[in-house]
Amino acid sequence: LADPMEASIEASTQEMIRRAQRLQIETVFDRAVTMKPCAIGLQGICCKNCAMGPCRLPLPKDGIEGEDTRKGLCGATANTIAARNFARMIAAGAAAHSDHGRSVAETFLAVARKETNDYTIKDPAKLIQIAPYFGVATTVEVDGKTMDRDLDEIALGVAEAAMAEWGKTGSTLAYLKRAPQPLQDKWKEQGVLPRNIDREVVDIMHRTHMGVDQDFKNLMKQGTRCSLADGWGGAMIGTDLQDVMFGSPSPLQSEANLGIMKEDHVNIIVHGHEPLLSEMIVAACQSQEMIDYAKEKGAKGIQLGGICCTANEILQRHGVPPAGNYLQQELAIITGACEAMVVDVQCVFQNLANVAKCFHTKLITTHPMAKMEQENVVHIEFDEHYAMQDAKRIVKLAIDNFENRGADIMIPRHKMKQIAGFGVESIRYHLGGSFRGDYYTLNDNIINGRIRGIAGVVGCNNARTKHNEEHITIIKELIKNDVIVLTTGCSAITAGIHGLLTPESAAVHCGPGLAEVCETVGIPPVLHLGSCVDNSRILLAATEVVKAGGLGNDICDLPAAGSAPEWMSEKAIAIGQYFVASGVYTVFGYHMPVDGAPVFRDHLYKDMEKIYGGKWDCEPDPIKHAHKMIAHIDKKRKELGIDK
Ligand code: NFS
Repeated sequence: LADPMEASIEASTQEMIRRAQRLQIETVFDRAVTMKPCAIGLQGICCKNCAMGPCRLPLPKDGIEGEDTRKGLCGATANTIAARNFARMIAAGAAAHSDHGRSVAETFLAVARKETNDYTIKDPAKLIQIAPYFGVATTVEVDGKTMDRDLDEIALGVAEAAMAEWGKTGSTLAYLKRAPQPLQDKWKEQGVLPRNIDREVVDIMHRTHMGVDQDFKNLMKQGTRCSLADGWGGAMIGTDLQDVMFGSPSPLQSEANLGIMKEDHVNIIVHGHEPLLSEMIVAACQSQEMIDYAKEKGAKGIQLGGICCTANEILQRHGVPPAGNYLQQELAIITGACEAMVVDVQCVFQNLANVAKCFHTKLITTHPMAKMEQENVVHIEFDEHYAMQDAKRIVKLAIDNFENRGADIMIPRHKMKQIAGFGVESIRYHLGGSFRGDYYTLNDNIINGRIRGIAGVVGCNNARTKHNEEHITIIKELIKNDVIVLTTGCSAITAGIHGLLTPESAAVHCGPGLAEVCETVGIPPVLHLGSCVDNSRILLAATEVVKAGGLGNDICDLPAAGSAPEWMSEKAIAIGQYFVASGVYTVFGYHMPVDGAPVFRDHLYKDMEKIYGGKWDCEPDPIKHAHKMIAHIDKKRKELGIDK
């Protein structure tokens, strides 16, 4: 069994692991102790792409002297195998983000065609802002006068053009032109401009089939093209159209951690990724009809909470508190007070079904793509055209389940206040300047050295590392050294749980320069920018910093670095690659599945910088990890001549 103190640094998680063990319910933390990862897979050098294998190419104990003669049955080298595996991770990650984006675009098309009443356009300004990138006019000429174009027409134009991004021919992705010009030029020169979103994923699956691409550099060229189709394509369109339909986030106050669940309320936890579902659940939970129904059934009300990126989506737009991050999903049920856990796609443990069996909790799958084999799981398919109806059915099921709750309940008391919901627009509002341009205050403070640089700390938890420890140690070390942190995904939830998303935390944890800026402007030193698809917000924020001037001409010139301290998902690899290819020095914690192929690893860790200005790195030690980022930031400051 797992030692709770070794498994997590977070008190409610430790308490719940202890409780699970007392109740003899197995969790991911216990399984991480009993099952060890395969050492060869871990190094990225196991090829199972054909039935002559799996071929395993372990590194000799004393390393390789002279020529590396390792090969699979077909002759594939360690570099080919590791690069193929890496590219497939990018493909899977880009597919997950972009398919989420596709669902959003499809729903937006239904809105534009007026086929649904449940979704509308909540942020017309954003729609007008993105329309030109899709070649959609926002004004019309009438009798020689320029007039605003009808919003419905703009919506339809954008929806159709956005949908085409997944399969168009003869051109490249529309949003690439949002990047700084030198970066676009670099991509063009390298031949990595994505053609359409689906094609780049299919291309990787073809190219990594037995007997196709056997040049690790060429494999990574396609890996790069596919990752760009994610970050500057599917994910970015997903973020934007979500903002158009559900509203662009602006900073709001909320709470975080398992302690947000309430003993006298019906507790509903939404878990997964696509806000199409969770937005409707939020609306259903807030409806008087459902609140009254809950009271009729003996509850004081309905408490909604989120896990994983769905949590971030409804947090940033509605202030609904996250109940936990990735590794806390089983624990929310183990409280005994979860009436329903509603899941859609991605990052959902199959073991939730086994845990739910031990309690009254209804585990509800909602997506046609994501069902579970266990018999206790209820499937209520969510149809965007009947969204509210479906959402109310789900909420009612949860309320009806309130009376079935057992006597043994334990909701940890831990929760923290937090400010979340920053975006490109709100950073501009808080750190912009009145006349000197958009991100002037931020740039000015970077130039004068109060802010040393910018870090993006993002990504998952991983049961192979101590839950939350790396995230928190790295973030604290960065802000202590005056580096402002932008965070998304489970890292953002972690920062919230540990109290780093409040303006007050600046005085406690920051170096004097960053503390002064945060206090003057009234922002936390760690800014919550949303879910993992919202990493596109970080790309756009970085682009705004470039545009505001004084810090070079391209993202790779900025004193900035990226980090995913406890990554586990293929999506993290896709994100890492599009950050690298956008010019960002990107450090992952835990390990990278490339160590068995040192030449390929050097390609990622060294050559990439010469090609795109950004490169990969890996550092499991959190303090060293933060200082690698800081050293890079200092190097960039020196190159810019602002290193006094
Ligand atoms: Ni990102 Fe979000 Fe969390 Fe990792 Fe999973 S929820 S999409 S993949 S685990 S950060």
